[in-house]
Amino acid sequence: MTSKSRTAPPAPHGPVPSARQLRWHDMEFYGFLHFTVNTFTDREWGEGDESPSVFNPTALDTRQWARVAKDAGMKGLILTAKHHDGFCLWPSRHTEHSVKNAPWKNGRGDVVKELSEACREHGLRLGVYLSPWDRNHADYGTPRYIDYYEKQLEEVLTRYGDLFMVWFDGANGGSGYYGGARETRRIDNKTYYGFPRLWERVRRLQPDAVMFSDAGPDVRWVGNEHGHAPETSWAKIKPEGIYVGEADTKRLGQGEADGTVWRPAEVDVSIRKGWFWHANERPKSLDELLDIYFASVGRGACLNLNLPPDQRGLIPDEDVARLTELRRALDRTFGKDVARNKRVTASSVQGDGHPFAPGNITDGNKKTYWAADDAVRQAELVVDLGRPAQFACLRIEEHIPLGQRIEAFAVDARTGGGAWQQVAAATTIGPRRILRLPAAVTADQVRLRITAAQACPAVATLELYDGGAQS
Ligand code: FUL
Repeated sequence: MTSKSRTAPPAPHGPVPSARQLRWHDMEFYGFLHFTVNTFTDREWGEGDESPSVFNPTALDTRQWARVAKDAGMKGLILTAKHHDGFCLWPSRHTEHSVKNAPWKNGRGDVVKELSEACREHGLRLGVYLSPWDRNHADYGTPRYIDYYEKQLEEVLTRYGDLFMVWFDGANGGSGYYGGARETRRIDNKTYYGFPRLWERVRRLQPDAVMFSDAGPDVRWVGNEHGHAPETSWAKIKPEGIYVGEADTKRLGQGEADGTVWRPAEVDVSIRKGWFWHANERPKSLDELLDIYFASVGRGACLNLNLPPDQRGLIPDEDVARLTELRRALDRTFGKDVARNKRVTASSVQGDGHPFAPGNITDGNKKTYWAADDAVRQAELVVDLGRPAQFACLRIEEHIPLGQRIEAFAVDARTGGGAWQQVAAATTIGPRRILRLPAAVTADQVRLRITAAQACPAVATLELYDGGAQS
């Protein structure tokens, strides 16, 4: 048996993220755009019998969408290229039910193309939502429809450049127009769409894109549309018994400590009540949006915040104003990291310590990390702030390329008089954990106590922010 080199990293623990999942984790916050015939008919789910003539935005400007998203700090946008009503926002060769028969731009418009160009100009990544359920198509429920759906996927995945996400929703079958049949069609969601085959196809056409659904394969639904991941939420899960449109929502939210695949959660929620624009709905308050941010991004998920364009084809002014407030509040919160470049000591260090030094958690470089010795499951890291400094919010990240390891932790502050006081405690960290303290704390030393871990802990980052976001 060869002994481990003193500078070798700890062995990976459990499932680990793919390169495309790591890129997605780094995005943290991106936007959803629900826009189609429903925007003009005041519906959430179109029947499929809507005439393309209703799709007539007066001032559609995808550059405004991209600018608003960029200014809000989003890293990408996902468009409903086709929702359950079947209307296609791109001129599909395979159906007449598309923008090519709409009055908008005399049938020569292509919303997906315009958005892909706007995203490129603003440095945003593009994702698409292509509803498997199609209430317009005459063949829905038969194998012929699957053929059609595959051809549509192929069009959208080959015409608009690199995508970061292909989003599969789980709404499946029911009543609809279905080419005039106007009936209820049920499908077996475990077998009808042949998802493993579709996923393989997507992988071939867009190798860098992550695929979202209840069942992944890359990113899982968090199990609710209210904007929060649970307090304990693992980025790993056991895939057995989870299907698109059929899963235990509590399990989807929490993930599983003994998960066998890396499949982190996305939180999808709308800035308004509905996914589509309705004249009588207003955007959520700043406090609600902040709570959503900290309960999603702050619990290791990515936040997919829906911004429904209105009948003009613009994100409404009041939503834009609210997003501006959100950005300002977040920028204030994460203004200054008082732990940056401060000296750190640890109760244990991996190997000879050099590559995994405690100071790696405050060096501002997310690639470097501290790791405890192999046998260690509980450890302490003390950050010496030099002189008393104030913080109200903290951010911790595990080094997830080695898997998710930490089960519970606490944070103590050494306040006036040299007494230690616990200021925060929580469970999972994974890609990140952000905690707001009930009140700002002034301390000259801060201690991260890892109280339970599945394998020796490996921490990339500890940041202590002075701004506070007490909402
Ligand atoms: C669900 C759909 O039924 C809703 O209309 C919306 O698109 C949401 C994001 O996904 O499955």
